[in-house]
Amino acid sequence: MNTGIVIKNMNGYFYVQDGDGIVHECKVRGRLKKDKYSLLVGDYVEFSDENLIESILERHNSMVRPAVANIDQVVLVVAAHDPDINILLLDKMLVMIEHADIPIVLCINKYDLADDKTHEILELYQSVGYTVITTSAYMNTDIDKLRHVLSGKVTAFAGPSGVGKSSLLNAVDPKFSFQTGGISEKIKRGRHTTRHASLFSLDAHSFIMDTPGFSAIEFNDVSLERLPTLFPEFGDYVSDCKFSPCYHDHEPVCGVKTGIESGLIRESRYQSYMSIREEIKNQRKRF
Ligand SMILES: Nc1nc2c(ncn2[C@@H]2O[C@H](COP(=O)(O)OP(=O)(O)OP(=O)(O)O)[C@@H](O)[C@H]2O)c(=O)[nH]1
Ligand SMILES: [Mg+2]
Ligand SMILES: [Zn+2]
Repeated sequence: MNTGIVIKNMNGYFYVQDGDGIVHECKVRGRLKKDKYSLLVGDYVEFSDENLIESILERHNSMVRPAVANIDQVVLVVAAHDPDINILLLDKMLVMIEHADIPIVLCINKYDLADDKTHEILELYQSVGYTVITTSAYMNTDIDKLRHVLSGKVTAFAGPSGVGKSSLLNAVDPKFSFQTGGISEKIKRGRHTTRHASLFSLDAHSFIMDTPGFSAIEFNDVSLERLPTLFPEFGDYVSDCKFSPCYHDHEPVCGVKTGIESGLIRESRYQSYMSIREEIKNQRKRF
């Protein structure tokens, strides 16, 4: 029996890459068929010499949109400028990935355009505890750092449109030719309305996925109780809250609010927290 990872699902075939980097065009064994639609890109499978998928190995995690399994990490890309970093949007994306419980590396691209404001943002997210790398696809700067982050892992690239996700991937490996410049790619995406994500192989053990930008983030799924736990830096202070659960809002004796007053928790993060909290409350009212 052979093993490999499903990198693409097209026209009823599953494309499975083995440990030597060879891709096999596989069908699903009859008895697995009833589960056919639950077989995801990213799944590790066993397949026969006749290219029949016999079983799915244990899954570490899965996402619905995009439909993919076993993502090791998300590289969340923003740009120093053009488009400028929108702190609230960035915090919303971080919250959604934290909610999916997937490790995050923040990448500030277009660092050739960086200024004092960019350095402040870099310092802010480092202080929160995130791994932050800075790159320039344009100047080909620090692409090695990104390659190092990607090595041996299955990585989803996420981030707003135009920040340079596709440009970065092309810089990481010259064999890639992702379309850049934004618009054309979006049209392409719209026309094909791809239902399945694909993984692109960097080497036999490293895969990447270029994820559509999070254009409409909805927090339907995130409860008011869970939200504060998705801000990792709040965790050190909740033990000083008098109430449990504490929403760190109007409650007296709140560790998080004390943390903000003493400058240990950043004001902008708390503002994002309160904005998202309001958004969740308003979504509730509509139903
Ligand atoms: N100055 C500068 N421009 C860059 C850099 N990286 C990418 N760009 C430019 O930014 C624009 C958008 O880059 P893309 O790679 O298409 O961005 P994307 O994130 O893939 O965008 P979508 O596919 O729409 O989500 C292009 O015109 C790139 O040439 C960089 O490091 N510095
Ligand atoms: Mg792109
Ligand atoms: Zn509190």
